[in-house]
Amino acid sequence: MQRILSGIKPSGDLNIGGYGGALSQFVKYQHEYESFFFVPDLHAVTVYQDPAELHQRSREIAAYYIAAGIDPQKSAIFLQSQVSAHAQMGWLMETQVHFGELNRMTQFKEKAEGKEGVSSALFTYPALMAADILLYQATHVPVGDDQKQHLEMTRDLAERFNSRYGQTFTLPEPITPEIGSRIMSLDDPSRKMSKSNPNLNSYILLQDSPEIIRKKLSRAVTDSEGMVRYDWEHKPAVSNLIEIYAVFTDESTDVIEQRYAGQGYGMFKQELADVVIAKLEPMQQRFREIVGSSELDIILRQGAEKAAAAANNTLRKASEAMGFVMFE
Ligand code: ATP
Ligand code: LTN
Repeated sequence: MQRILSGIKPSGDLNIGGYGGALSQFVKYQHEYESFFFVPDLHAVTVYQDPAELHQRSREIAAYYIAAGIDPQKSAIFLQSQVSAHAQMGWLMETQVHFGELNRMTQFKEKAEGKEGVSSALFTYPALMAADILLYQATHVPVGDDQKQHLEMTRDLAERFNSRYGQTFTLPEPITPEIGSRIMSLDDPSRKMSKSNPNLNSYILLQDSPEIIRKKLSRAVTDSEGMVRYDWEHKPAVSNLIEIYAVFTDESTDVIEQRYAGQGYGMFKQELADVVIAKLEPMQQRFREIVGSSELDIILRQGAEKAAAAANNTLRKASEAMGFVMFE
């Protein structure tokens, strides 16, 4: 059976970009693949995280996985730091990756730009990400557009390792949704929707209340044409809103365009808020039930056990292949 592995960092509040590019995809794919969904807390600390916040957010991301509809009976849900094979395999991957390759990663450049005291872990981050994926012999990795470069590097490292030490790792492929892999800011359709944007109205958080969602969408930039048309080249702001609509209803952009043909933006934005709220409200309710519960602890413990069994198996194979002395 084919396998997927993916995760969302607990480094900030989850917005609907992460929902479109990642979380909604996880929920879809869990039925087709054997799935591992983890919380990359070791990745989060590549930039400073307040310990209490990291703790809380890690639980929150896991709770969102469940609230969005991932079935913990079928898929392993776990915290990266609970499975020590990640850090160990991360080191092995650091020995394979070239300095120059890491230096070309755009995410590093963006996150390090203008900052002082950038950690070396932020630089070697992609080696740990490769480890995450290769440990599970994942065939597919559902991610947003911005992660494709990391996936290419993961494939390169797997190939390099396999050719040096013998067949050890499966080469993974990214899966990015056609719609929703790159949801843009509500205030500027040339920028990715991101929690790092200082304009709070530029993104919708999964935890936003209906009133806030309505307010943010009513303020979202559009254009002066007044027609709901899907045309990224000429109408990026409106096309972005149509994509958000599509992510939250699973309808095609054509169907949405036809529904609002001849109408202005007012009605469209109101109904867009309705569909977003209709999806998020029940999710928020389930989230509140689970986030502080012992049920979540049990799910995470069992998930880590299942994950460790798979991960340790691959770690052992890779360690033997590299020539480390292994005892039974
Ligand atoms: P940010 O840049 O907002 O701080 P991030 O992309 O660095 O977030 P995560 O929150 O871990 O980090 O992202 C989780 C997943 O969501 C990744 O697969 C990422 O590609 C996807 N994702 C993040 N933002 C968007 C977006 N605006 N549109 C589509 N997918 C996104
Ligand atoms: N780099 C990703 C988070 C991440 C991940 C992974 C995603 C870490 N390890 C393995 C998929 C598979 C991000 O910044 N969103």
